[in-house]
Amino acid sequence: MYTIFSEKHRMRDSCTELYGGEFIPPFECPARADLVREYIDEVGLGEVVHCRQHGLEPLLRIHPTDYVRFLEGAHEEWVAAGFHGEAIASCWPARRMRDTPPAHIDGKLGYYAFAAETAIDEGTYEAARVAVDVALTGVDFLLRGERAAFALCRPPGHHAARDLYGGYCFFNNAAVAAQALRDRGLARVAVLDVDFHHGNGTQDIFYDRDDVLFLSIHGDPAQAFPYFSGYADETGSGPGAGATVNFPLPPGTRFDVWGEALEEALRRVARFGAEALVVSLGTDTYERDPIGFFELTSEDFTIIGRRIAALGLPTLFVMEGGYAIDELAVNTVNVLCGFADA
Ligand code: SP5
Ligand code: ZN
Repeated sequence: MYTIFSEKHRMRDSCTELYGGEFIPPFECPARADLVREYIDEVGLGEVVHCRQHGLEPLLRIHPTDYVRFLEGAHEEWVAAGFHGEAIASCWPARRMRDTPPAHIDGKLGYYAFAAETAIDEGTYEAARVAVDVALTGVDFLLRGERAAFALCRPPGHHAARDLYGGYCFFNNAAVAAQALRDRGLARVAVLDVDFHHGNGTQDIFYDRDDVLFLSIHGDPAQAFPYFSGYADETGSGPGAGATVNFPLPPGTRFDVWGEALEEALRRVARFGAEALVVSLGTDTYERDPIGFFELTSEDFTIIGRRIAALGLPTLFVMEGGYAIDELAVNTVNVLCGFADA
């Protein structure tokens, strides 16, 4: 299996994450992608290739221009406003307030953010753009006839909605890839999100559409981030009714139960008639993950890959979360090897 990678992910290197009322070094850090990239060579998964630039057009199929321009200028505006720390939202258009973007950067951050843990630093925009190019290069490989590819994206993307960032995500790499597959000729695409957290951004982007099936297995939003999205009764709207499928699961969930949700999700993908599958691949479902509450083992990840392979669909794996830094590479690559060896 080919892996697509760019060292430019390192430009996303913020110093702070708001966690439990403290500023701590971010869980989502550059070492994550570098460790996965190194381990791919160690196990001989396949060739690692650099991404190709795809320009703004495929990105703008998902994210509006005002949002892209906001992210591009946010850090510079923040510095120009005289602030010394990283750009962090602190005030939101909550219920009954005005839903219009203000002129001041401090307000714009609240307008475009849905969570405060995610700080914007100088290199964030460029790294987020490159992550989209990594995903789109993965699409090129599938359309060229590869059975599968791994887009080693960083920063991750599944929490980003059209015009919202947060949850360490800025552009929705998986959604841009799914849309590109549609635009380049596939009639039906499925996005299967196995990250511990609900893929609220991807769900929101495709919620009213019947051409992209979205499925997510995640920590019950009553107990876990992003808290306001991912309940089982969220099933799509309008033409998209029935094309969103959520599997919220409780703290302590092990692979016996998690794997049943996966089986049901895979049956739904097959029944939908998807011509390609995009997997939002987070391994924060791991038993020792510092922010997830599932109990999957490293061996379980191999089985996940094997079961996804049994669908027989062209499959693009897009990296999302996973924060147990010592085992992240093994867990992630186990999924890919499980798929490749099936
Ligand atoms: C891509 C991705 O995995 N994003 C996750 C963003 C989660 N950010 C908020 C984390 C809050 C964690 N609270 C955990 C309590 C741990 N005991
Ligand atoms: Zn996650």
